[in-house]
Amino acid sequence: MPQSIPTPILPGAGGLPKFILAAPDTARAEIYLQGSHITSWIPAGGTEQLFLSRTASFAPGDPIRGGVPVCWPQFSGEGPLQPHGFARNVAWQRVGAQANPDESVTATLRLSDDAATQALWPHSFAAEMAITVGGNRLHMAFAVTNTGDADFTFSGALHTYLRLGDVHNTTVEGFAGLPYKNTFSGQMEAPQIEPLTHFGPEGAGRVCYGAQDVIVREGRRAITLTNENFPDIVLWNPGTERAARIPDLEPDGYRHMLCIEAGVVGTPVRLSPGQSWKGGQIVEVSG
Ligand code: TA6
Repeated sequence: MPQSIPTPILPGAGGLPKFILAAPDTARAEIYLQGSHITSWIPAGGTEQLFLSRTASFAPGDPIRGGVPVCWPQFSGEGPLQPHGFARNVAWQRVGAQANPDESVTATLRLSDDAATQALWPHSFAAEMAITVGGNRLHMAFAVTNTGDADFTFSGALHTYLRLGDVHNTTVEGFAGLPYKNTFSGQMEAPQIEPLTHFGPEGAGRVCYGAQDVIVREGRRAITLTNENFPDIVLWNPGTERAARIPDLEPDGYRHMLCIEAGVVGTPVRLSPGQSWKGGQIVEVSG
């Protein structure tokens, strides 16, 4: 039987509430209630695996640059809402944390519609994020239920900023032969040839339709992202010039990050009243 564990709410950067989810094997994550946002993940016996900009803003309503922003109910600018929707900008409710029989630990957070979300997006919903750490894994399980009386559609992504020594020394596998949209040009491109290498100063923005699992390698370290039911995977590094235009990205920060994101982009999910959808991702590190 899972046992409930204490995870006190602490004042985080900018006074925003956060908590630490820590497993007995020393794996741990730092989670802000705003956005159900993981800002740090350290696997057992390991080091920080997520990039967090030193100049990230921690203020009510501001998205946090780095970690894992939850982009929902809209991916990027692909719809009428603010880029990446509102879920990353609003406070979620922490509903509990538990120790699991395999010694991992899980925290669950919820977000449901209120007057503020209804003003932005006139739909009734219940969203849940279960975050599990233990060993070399970070698991995020996201679920959405339509609690209203009309259909809605959504897109989104688990916008994971992986921390790298230098993106220029990184390779990525998992997209071979798949079509993708170049998000910088907006054009569909020819199927990809792997591994992807040489993330140069121009950066890279790709929505890879139908991608399942991705491996990012840097030296002996390999980070695997296993996609659970999200139809697509997004890859993003802004490169030099775009990075310089992002005010909350530290100078040269783009070199130390690569975003790999399980996402719903190509075909939004439609939910009828009472229907639910589940998707997630597992990030594992080795080496
Ligand atoms: O997921 C990739 C992406 O949509 C990029 O195109 C870029 O805009 C990035 O997300 C960051 O978005 P943000 O709104 O956090 O600056």
